[in-house]
Amino acid sequence: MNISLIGVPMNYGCDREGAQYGPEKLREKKIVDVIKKYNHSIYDFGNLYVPKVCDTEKYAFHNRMKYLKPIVEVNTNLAHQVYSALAAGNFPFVIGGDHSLGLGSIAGASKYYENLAVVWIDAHGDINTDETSPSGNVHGMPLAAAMGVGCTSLTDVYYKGVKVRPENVFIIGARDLDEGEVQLAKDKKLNLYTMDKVKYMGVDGILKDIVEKLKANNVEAVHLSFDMDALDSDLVPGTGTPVTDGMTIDEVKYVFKHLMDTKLVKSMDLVELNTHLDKNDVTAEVAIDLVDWTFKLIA
Ligand code: 4U7
Ligand code: MN
Ligand code: MN
Ligand code: MN
Repeated sequence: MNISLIGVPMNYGCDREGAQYGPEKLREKKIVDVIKKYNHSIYDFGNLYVPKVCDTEKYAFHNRMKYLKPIVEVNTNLAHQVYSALAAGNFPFVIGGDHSLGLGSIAGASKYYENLAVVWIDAHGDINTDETSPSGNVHGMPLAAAMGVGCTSLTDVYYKGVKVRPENVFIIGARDLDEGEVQLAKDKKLNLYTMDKVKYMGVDGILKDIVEKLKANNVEAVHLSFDMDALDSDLVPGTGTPVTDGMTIDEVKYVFKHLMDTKLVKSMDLVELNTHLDKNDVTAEVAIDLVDWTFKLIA
């Protein structure tokens, strides 16, 4: 497989120091060599340009969304990078950076594929809007925007309109949802596999369900978006919004394996590694181990 590695050194979406150094840390940990081990050709496109904006200007572009302008700019460029990679027959692998980059990666993938599904593995839903968000942090909004919900400045990134239909959205591992998010998930009938659900159905149970639905919906491609905070907070000190009672590394690996087995996963994000919060690089090492596992699975 030809892999396009795209770094997004951005922390405007989480408004927290340290998330912007994820791509640098993963390269220092030899992410390129790890992927190469499995005979992939990897093209490292480097990091996207992230414009500098002072924190005194965080609300200069919108009164409820922080750093809106640079977030939209970076994501527009990311979307075109992802689209171009897919058009060239490559697998775009996007490393963050905060999860606001999901706006761009989904927009790019959905421009290329008619009937895209998104599997979002995360402690959070990331389906807030500027009106429901308790924080104003855009990393809690990208999945709503991708479904066409929220402010047009986010829903219309790269091209106008809906990027993924709600029936094609699968959220795994959620255990910290805000009120507005719970409501939206109900209204849109999202495929929401909360941590409780993962516990009583088992990872194999939810995977069976997801694979069945992907088939029934005639899904053409899956974009896999993995937030490090899906893992239990004890395992990942180096992430900005850790939550207890999360997934184990083996559970995540199992999910990855069965998703890759469908051959439908055509693009992926790995986000929310925060190097400032990390302890002795344990979170970076976990990320690298998951990258290793992922690219061993991709033929
Ligand atoms: B992440 C939160 F309020 N829901 O909107 C919000 F709890 O990309 C957190 O999943 C969002 O890490 C977390 O600010 C976004 C909060
Ligand atoms: Mn997230
Ligand atoms: Mn999260
Ligand atoms: Mn987070």
